[in-house]
Amino acid sequence: MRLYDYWRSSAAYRVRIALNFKGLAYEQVPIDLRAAAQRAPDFLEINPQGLVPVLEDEGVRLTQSLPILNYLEERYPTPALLPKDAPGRATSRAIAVAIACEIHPLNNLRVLQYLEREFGLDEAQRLAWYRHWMAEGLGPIEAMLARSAGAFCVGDAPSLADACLVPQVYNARRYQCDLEPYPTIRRIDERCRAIEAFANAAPERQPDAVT
Ligand SMILES: N[C@@H](CCC(=O)N[C@@H](CS)C(=O)NCC(=O)O)C(=O)O
Repeated sequence: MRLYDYWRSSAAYRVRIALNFKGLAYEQVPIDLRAAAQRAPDFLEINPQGLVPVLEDEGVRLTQSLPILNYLEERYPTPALLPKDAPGRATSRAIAVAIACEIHPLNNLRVLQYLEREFGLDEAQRLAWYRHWMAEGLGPIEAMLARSAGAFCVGDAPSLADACLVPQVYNARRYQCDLEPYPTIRRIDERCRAIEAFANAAPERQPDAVT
């Protein structure tokens, strides 16, 4: 397997967690987002969207982290990253979507760059934007978790929801968002990060990490 990756990409971080959790070996191909490598013609050949992650497996090229997570779950079902019961699976996917489709796109690199380039927002204004959408997203997720969580986001086993939550909390910390109002999120994040599969997927452990 080959993962087109970037150490600080939270979408790629989700996929790294799932690959590690399932014990799947993969080669990492770093795409330097800060150097705009995602918009270079050779990478656009690989993903016309100009986004990481991209996963290649058995001659198939896959884009978009949530479909990639679902592919991994279907193709390599053990150990499972979804609950056994249908309502539990739907709940895990709902939390994953709330993160990946509601919070993340608003705070993506190209959005922040556009706010700066087209509207002249300075760093403080971009940070205010970032923190606003983070709080708008994490507040309801904290409430969702009050209904679904055990040790992890849904019950007592890690699932796709946790694979999405941990990278989002990483982003929140990176931009000094206030996590005080979210005790359940903080508890689950800490518990997940103690698991080797999650720990080894962390940005600072990636080969292209700049520290
Ligand atoms: N919906 C996509 C989002 C992918 C995405 O936005 N990736 C970011 C890194 S986290 C990226 O490649 N950004 C490049 C850019 O904004 O130019 C997914 O879940 O895979």
